[in-house]
Amino acid sequence: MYAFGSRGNTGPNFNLLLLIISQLGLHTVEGVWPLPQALASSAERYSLNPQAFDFAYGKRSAAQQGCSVLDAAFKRYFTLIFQDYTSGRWNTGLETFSQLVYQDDSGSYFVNKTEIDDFPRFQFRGILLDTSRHYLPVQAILKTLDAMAYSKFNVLHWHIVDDPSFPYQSYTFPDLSSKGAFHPVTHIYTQSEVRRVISFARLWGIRVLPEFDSPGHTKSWGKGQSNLLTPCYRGGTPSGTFGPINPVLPSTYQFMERLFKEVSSLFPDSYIHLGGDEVDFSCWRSNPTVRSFMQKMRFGVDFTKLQAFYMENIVNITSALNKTSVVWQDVFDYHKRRSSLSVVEVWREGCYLCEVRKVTKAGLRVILASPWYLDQAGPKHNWARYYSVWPLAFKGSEEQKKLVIGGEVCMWGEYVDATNLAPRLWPRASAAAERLWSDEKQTSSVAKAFPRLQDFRCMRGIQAEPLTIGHCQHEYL
Ligand code: CP6
Repeated sequence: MYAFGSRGNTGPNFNLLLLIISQLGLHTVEGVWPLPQALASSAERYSLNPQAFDFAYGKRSAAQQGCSVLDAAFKRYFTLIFQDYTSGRWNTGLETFSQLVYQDDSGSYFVNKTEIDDFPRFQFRGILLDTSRHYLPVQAILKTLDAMAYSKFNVLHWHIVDDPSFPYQSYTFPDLSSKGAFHPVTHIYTQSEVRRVISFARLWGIRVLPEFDSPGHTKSWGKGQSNLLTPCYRGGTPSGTFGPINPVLPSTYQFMERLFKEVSSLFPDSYIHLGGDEVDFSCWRSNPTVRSFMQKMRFGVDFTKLQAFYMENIVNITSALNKTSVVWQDVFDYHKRRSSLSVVEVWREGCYLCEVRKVTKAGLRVILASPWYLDQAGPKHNWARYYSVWPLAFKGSEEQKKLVIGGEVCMWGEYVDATNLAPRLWPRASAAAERLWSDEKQTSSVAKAFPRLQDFRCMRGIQAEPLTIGHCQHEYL
């Protein structure tokens, strides 16, 4: 018997407020991950009988009978908790509870009497997947969503297209994927596959934030859409190569408007990521039409102004579609009219808290990614490093701190595909997840976190890499 409740506007994770269940402690769990805001467990142990066990809606819960997301979660967590019983071998709120259930040597299920008060520290807890440098099969994305829910991540930032390939199949512009994907049939995401990812994510309480990065990082777009990219010049003539999206043609904005119209209706989330990072100005500089446009607009030779002009147009297109735009920090750095921006993602290394301070000072919201680049492997990029991050350790007012809406783990795809995605993500991403969910002071010790994370990484058949020497109770095949 237990009750659900929620506190504040903390996103779609369900908070388990109170838990009183059916106790001798031979083996108990090491703890839960990420750490709840408050957890008091007693030695009193209740036995759980899978045949008689049922979930129920709490009387004071905002969600009531017939909530499809909770009903699906009840079913899923029944299987997760009673793995042996349901023989489905390996197959939120509920997540914390499921981690408290354990078996004794005879296989009976137990949970200790426990009181939990829980809510997330940050409302935005994301993972970026890059499906352009390498194609990730839908199955790999769904498995990642499973694992994300176990760590209470609630946003999948889908960096769906980039320079190397355009796997998103557009209705309006089918050539983008038929010519721009690695393969026009096997290496694309159809609209129904995208919908499948979104509805699967929803049942886990995860939002899907699509990114269509422009004007840079768009080489693959040029294959299926002529006159979109800027022709680069050498010695007064076109060199045959192409640069960023051409910001001086009206046709560019007509194209972007139609593309974003389609994308906005397919992805229901109120946020959309517009990219805007790492634009190489050399091609724009070489192009005479671009240069004369710069003169006309009185931009001089300052190409950051041209980029700001382009981004302003794209932001306007998406706000007309009722979307809140997220951009990479470059856009903030170049923008004069900062009030037109909404959410800025800080990704550059170096003094990232200096940037967080600047952006919040301008009154804009921040997502922090810099300290959580997981695409790198090796002993320097260990979990303890991702655990020792203090997103609010900058000088600023209370209002500024509130503008830090969360953080994101970036899994760029240059060296990552479905073969190594899971072990590269887990359990290191879980270290970031705990910093984003739990109380900062309660989770400041790497040494205290270690045994809990060690325990957590063995759970549920995720191909999470080992932290150090040791063993799991159930080893993988
Ligand atoms: N792709 C895109 C990338 C990166 C960015 N945007 C990136 C740059 C530097 C590092 C890691 C990733 N691969 N589209 C920057 C946001 Cl160290």
